[in-house]
Amino acid sequence: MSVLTRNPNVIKWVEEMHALTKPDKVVWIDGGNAQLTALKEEALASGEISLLNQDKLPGCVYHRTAVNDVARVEDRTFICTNTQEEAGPTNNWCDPKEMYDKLIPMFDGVMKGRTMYVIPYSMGPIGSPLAKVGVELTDSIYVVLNMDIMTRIGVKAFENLGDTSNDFVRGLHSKADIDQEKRYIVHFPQDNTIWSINSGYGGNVLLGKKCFALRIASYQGWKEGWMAEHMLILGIEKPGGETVYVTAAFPSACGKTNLAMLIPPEGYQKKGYKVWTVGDDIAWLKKGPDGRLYAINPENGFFGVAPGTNEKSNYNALESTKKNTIFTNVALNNDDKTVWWEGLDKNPPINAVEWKGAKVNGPEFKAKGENLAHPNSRFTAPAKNCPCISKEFDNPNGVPISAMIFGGRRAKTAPLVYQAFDWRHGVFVGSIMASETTAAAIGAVGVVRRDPMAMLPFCGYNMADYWEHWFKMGEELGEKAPKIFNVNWFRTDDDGKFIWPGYGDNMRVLDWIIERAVGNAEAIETAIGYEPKPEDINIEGLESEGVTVDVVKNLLDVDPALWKDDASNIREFYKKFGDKLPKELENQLNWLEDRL
Ligand code: GTP
Ligand code: SPV
Ligand code: MN
Repeated sequence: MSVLTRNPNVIKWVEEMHALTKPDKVVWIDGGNAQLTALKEEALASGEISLLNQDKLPGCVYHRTAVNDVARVEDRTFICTNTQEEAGPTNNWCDPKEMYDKLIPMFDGVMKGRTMYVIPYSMGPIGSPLAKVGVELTDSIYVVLNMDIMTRIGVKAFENLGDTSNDFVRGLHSKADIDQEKRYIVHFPQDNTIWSINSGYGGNVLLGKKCFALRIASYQGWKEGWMAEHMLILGIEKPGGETVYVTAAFPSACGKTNLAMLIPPEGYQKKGYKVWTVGDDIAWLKKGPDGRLYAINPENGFFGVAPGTNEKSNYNALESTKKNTIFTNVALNNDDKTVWWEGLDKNPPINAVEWKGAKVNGPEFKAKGENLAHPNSRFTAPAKNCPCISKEFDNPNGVPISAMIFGGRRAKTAPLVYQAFDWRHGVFVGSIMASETTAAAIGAVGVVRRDPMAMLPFCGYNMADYWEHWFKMGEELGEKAPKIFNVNWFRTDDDGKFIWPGYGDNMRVLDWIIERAVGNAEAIETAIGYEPKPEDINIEGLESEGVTVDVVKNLLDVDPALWKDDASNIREFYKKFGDKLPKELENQLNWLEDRL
């Protein structure tokens, strides 16, 4: 196999990593069907993946990771900048030299007896001025097959890089022994380098995703004047054909994929509203020639949470998984080799294989309170499978953004929706985001933590500098900056039940947001920002679910006592940043407290 590129920077680096990891064989991934099909066959033969029912799920395969390796590992994820101050108080930091000295012996000879796959890939449409190239070296075919879905791989990525450029992200991954004590997910932003060892799971190993497209890219965006954000991108087509694009940042497993693919309620459909998906997890944003902010989705597929996905909650996501999809850590129906997860339907398979690999009777197993699928089990599905994929999906220039939305899981404090007074206040609103933790990362679930802009685990530099960068972007965009909003679908009643129906009905909130963004909707000024009048949220058709104007009023309620508590918690959080905290944020916090 030829090396697929003449670029000496790539060749030299691959040779160095080859000498370090000492694989038996090196295979360059060209992106063609013949090679990928052969690799899939090889992984099927070795048992790394297994074939699902090819009549019901053509092209689909199934994979289980090690039991200790089912989510991102935030405590083992490092940002190795030259100084600790550059990484900031919210990242694990280590001196780059010290980290290389620790990891080099671990990588030394780690691929002996294995094959090293060289995966060239583009984040963003090939040829887009916003796209960037990465190369991932891995000893896992599962990673190759996932990267093929999630990114644009192969020779075309090298063509985009050109023969001389040195602007590519160097990713090195080895499963090693999947030893959780020796698991490291390490970023060297100043070297454009990512090293990942001892994991085979998702965000730890698909290095184009969180590692590059957020941690490294956020650092690059800071240096180069653009933004990498943990945001979905969606287009709302209004009756008459105008499409308004919005982005939304929610923490992991807090509803990005669902919002990105929502199906509007019947009343909206009848009027002619349609929703188009541009991205479900990550947005790269840059000022365009007309002065507006444009977004591309750097990814090419969805790595979505399986549990909870069903015909009703997310029809489009489910449809996306019907062909050429990889399922990871879901349950298997052993009778017909189909897949199952909690929330898919009410019929857990009787002849089931649970996510750890044990054959069980599904209904009996569930009666014991066990999960058949892991709560963070996932599907890897090609974006082009999605029935509502936007026609702008491959547009190299991206789509112009009218509104940016922040949101999280808050049982009480945050109202259903509010708008920031202006961009600077909007940066404050993003910086004070908090959310209950989920199964997307190893650790306790349901604990409220501050998660600014949903970037806490993904910002590749000091968050104080990141906030400064947001302020600077706002200044550059001026009047043309998107309007900023905050939403919360997760308020609960005294029994702990969600009050707002969510999912497709979130369209009712988006409706107010997009009208407000262009100055068509009214608002009430509150202590925390602009809110809709309760009767301005369209609840037509929700009566049967018990949603009345009074319920909306309750959802929009701002409890000063809760907010005062929150403000003191924010003050504590801000203290971590010492002198680096932008003065503007401190002012904003003082003003909030005054207004409360
Ligand atoms: P990552 O892929 O980890 O970044 O997650 P995500 O932000 O894309 O979250 P996703 O859309 O996959 O949703 C995660 C969980 O939240 C699923 O169990 C959904 O069923 C649930 N969820 C999504 N939207 C809503 C909503 O509007 N209301 C409620 N109650 N739950 C929701
Ligand atoms: C997330 O956790 O935000 C994900 C899944 O999108 S992972 O790719 O594992 O990061
Ligand atoms: Mn995500």
